[in-house]
Amino acid sequence: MKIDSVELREIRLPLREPFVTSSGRWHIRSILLVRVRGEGLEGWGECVAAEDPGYSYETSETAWHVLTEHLLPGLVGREVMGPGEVLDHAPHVRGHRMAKAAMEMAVWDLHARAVGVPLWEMLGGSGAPVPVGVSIGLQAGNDALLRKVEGYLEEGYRRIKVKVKPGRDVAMLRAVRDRFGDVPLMADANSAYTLGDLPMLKEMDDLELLMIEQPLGHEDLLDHAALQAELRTPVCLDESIRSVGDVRLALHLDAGRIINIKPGRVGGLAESRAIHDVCREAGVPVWCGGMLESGIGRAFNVALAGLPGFTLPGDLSGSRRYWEEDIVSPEWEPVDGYMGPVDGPGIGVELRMDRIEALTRRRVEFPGGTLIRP
Ligand code: OSB
Ligand code: MG
Repeated sequence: MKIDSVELREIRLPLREPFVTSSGRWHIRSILLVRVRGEGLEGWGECVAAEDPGYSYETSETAWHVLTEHLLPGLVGREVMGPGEVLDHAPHVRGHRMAKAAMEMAVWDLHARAVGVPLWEMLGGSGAPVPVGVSIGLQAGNDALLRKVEGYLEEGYRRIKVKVKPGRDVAMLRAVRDRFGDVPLMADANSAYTLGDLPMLKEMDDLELLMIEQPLGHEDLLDHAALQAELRTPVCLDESIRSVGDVRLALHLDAGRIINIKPGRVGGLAESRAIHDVCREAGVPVWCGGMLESGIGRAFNVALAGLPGFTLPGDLSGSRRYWEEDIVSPEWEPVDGYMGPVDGPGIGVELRMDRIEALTRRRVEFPGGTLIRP
């Protein structure tokens, strides 16, 4: 399929409430949207980079730069055989996987539309609804946290993830356990600890958590292996995994026993699926992480989570948990703790173009590369 033109835009979408982790505070999402056109159809992709480099070195600004200067101009006019090979033509860009993923995923959407199948089918999923979990940011205190957990359990979420940081960890998780019994519970530290925190992490090990996500540094696979050897609870890797190569190394070292797959973090759906395949072969469960995506990114995540190795509920929450109003319709809403996937071609959701236009801060079109500020 020939790609005729491409558009990149930045929209700003304020979160209903700030999302706080050990590595930063998110108030608003600066979301880059890639739109690719070919064969009279269009596909969309979302870039998950944040405004600040607290989670990854990439930011919405670096992604804008890499997409406009180094990735999108070369896509226009090209014959793309299939979405799996879009990035084969970008060996000149090292890293910047979130920028690459936004482009790659737009081509997946376009390709699925051209073939006339839903994205989940093109990826090889079953089409069955996927179980969903919720990730709760750091709260002002335990009472606030317990209220949040209660509300999400009432909404039907199948797994509760709680952000932790030094000083707000074991006692807080114990309070959740004491109040809600054996609910599926896990903690995400976003790299807040070191092996020096082993005594505390061993206490956490007694709380029957489903897993402890990314306790140590994003480049510390050896330390994660040393930690996993001391814990019964599976360590789950998020920030440490950017590629199939990272997964192979992590599994070889036994640095973690569960993998969080985020298409943005690993450079798109082809890499996500390859990681899924390696983990499935090794008997390692995976689940789909989230980056506070709009309804567009969520559609990709829900489709990906339909692959058979995704045996644990993902960070896939309803639109209302993030936004006053989403940019897709219908909005994402879990039913009885399960979501999607949608049956239309491609990502299947309808884009609310009026709302997207109103939220747009800047836009570039290729060919041409003309910057348009509304
Ligand atoms: O570590 O999984 C994470 C959000 C932004 C950056 C990193 C993470 C998260 C979440 C939220 O935990 C998941 C979601 O609901 O999208
Ligand atoms: Mg995480």
